[in-house]
Amino acid sequence: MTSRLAICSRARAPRAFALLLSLCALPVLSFGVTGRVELTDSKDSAVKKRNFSGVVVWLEPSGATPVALQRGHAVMQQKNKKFIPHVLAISTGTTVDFPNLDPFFHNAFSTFEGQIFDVALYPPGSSKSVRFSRPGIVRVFCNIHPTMSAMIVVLNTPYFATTGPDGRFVIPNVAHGTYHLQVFHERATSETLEALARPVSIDTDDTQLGLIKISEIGYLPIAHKNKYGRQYSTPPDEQHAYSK
Ligand SMILES: [Cu+2]
Repeated sequence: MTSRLAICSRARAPRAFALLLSLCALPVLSFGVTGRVELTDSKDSAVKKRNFSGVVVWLEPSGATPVALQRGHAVMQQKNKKFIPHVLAISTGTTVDFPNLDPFFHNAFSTFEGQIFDVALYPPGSSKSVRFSRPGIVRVFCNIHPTMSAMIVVLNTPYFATTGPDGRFVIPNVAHGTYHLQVFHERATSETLEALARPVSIDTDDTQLGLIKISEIGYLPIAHKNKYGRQYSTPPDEQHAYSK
């Protein structure tokens, strides 16, 4: 990695030098926290092919110092009758936009603990937004399409990452301090996830958390009903029912 000192020594143009000099005066606060997740004991076909995506890893500050949260907008698309991404991690206070990119109507709702909401039915090319004001796990569904589901993981920290298919994660720009490391995986029991939580101290550059193995033993799929608490009716023929 190029050191800040090396960058500073290369500055030649006066204006660029002045800018870099001001940057050099800043305290070094940021680090990357990296690691890798592996899912075990799974019956999921993608996991059997070593796809370990969709696991959220976060660092919750354990000190008394409050940490500024990034409360912007995040996006969860509705496309090809899927919520994309399937797992979305955000800081508390973030607004999630749900653009409908399909040629038919969609809905997004949650009746589970975390945050209850319902954006009603909305047409192709439009979008709805929901602000998530308290931490928790929010299970999201569409009231028309029973196969559509997603998870929104609302966190009281700006320090989080979601694994890609190779299971690797990078939590950027983590300030020095002590944290509570926690993970969320939708097919792991709460007991499994709680057992993986541990305190960590971030005080060196490029902190590596190593391998985190998450077992799916004990996981039972949770069936869901529509927003009225009833069984889904037969999905409509979208091309005809909603094209006008
Ligand atoms: Cu839908």
